[in-house]
Amino acid sequence: MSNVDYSEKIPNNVDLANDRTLQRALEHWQPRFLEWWREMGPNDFASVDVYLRTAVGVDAQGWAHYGTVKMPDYRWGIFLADPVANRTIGFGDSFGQPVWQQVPGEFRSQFRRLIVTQGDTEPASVEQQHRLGHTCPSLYDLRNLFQINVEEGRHLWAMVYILHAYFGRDGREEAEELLARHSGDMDKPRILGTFNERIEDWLSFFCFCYFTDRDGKFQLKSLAESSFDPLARTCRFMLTEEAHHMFVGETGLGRIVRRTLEVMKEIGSDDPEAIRRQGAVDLPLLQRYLNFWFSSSLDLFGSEVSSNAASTFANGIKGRPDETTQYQDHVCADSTFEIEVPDGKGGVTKDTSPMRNAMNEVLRDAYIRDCEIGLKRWNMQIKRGGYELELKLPSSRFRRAIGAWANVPTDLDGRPIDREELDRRMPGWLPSASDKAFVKSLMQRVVEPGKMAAWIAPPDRGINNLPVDYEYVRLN
Ligand code: BYC
Repeated sequence: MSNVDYSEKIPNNVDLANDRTLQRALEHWQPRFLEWWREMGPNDFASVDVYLRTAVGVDAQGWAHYGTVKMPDYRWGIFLADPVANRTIGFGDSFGQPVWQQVPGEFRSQFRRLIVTQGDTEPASVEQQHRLGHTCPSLYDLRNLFQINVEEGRHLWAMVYILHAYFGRDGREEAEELLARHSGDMDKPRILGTFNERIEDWLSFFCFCYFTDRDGKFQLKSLAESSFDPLARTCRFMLTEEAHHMFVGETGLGRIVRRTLEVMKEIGSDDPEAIRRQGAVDLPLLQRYLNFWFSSSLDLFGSEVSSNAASTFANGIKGRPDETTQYQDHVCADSTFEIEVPDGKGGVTKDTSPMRNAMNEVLRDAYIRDCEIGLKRWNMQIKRGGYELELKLPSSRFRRAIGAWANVPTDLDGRPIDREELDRRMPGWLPSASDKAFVKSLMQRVVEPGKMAAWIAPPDRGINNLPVDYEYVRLN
């Protein structure tokens, strides 16, 4: 296992102390990062003590240390998963050749573009969640929010390390830009659409963790297959932390469903207004939030047919998640993929794309299957409660802004409809102004240890074997 140097200003397992130039460059970036964190990170919580895990190494058995930390003192480090001996390229035109320890010149700009895009999402999400701490439903949830925030900060460090270490002056400039773009900024927005959406309530936050962090899982898994070994190793370790973020989304939404079912049982009704009067989230409202965040996150996979995707696959830059175990053909030079596209006459037609060009769609399909798992679980809860309603993912054609279905009006089942019908029915499919106002009214902070807001059930267990009523954040 590689050694972790924890005595350094920047904890790392990349032997930073022996590369003075790189170390100096990163130490120069560090105060800018901290300045960004103070300004854009969790608002007003710099001085509180938070029970956090900190990555301290890459050993599967004991990679994290748990303890009480003030967030600005969190040790954001650089950790790469251990190298796999004699690793060879797992896909594309150079399949079977040794992986690269440096970026080949001809692929430099493609690599840079993907690394910058990945890096851009990390601080974006922290910015989106900037004010959420003020309306936390419990100390347990507040701690999870902060855990996610500091780890997204660390994921930014992970990409900035790669940019600094392998992309010279261009990389350093890109690292600066990662702190200069801001979520929702009119002049300098974040790169990908979803990361400019507002997250002003915890229902949106849990949906974001469930759907958008799951895109993170699929994209990181694809980059973890990369032939550029330092990038692959960085992403492999990021995935270790990412699992918790999706857990927060899945259990958060599951706890909301559980609480709503309790209320429905208490009042003997599934009438949304009656449920709202009890301060809980009715399931049709939850469905509208799912519709919003799922459709937004689908766009993060890019176009169904993409020459960028074909070329990053061919060049061994970005593979498919679990490339080695899930697929037989790792070259995909002759295979094809069938996709459904609008026929331009208000209908749907089938198109055949070379497999390499359809890689975004291959990933999106796998992502959709993964998203369905949580819904199945929540629907079982609902069924056990004796109710018919089923939560559903909308069609992948619904409300798309990127790709073949961008701006094509469809209903939730993906059936093309005319614009007039779309305008009339859309308010019933997405959170309305009154839904948002109601959700906002629920967002009252609860900070007594062990207590939960009335709209969410307690978690099954606490963090790291501590009880649920542990004081996870000491607000003093
Ligand atoms: N919004 O050929 P196309 C995470 C752009 S989440 C705006 O269709 P391509 C996290 C695209 O950039 C994971 N623009 O697609 C989660 C391109 O622009 P340029 C983040 C979009 O290139 C929660 C143009 O449209 N990681 O980690 O094959 C919290 C044509 O692109 C969008 C990555 O995304 C959009 N939705 O694939 C914290 C991995 N979609 O370059 C963190 C790195 C596309 O022509 N990125 N465009 O100016 C990629 O692999 C690819 O860039 C994409 C797009 C999959 C995003």
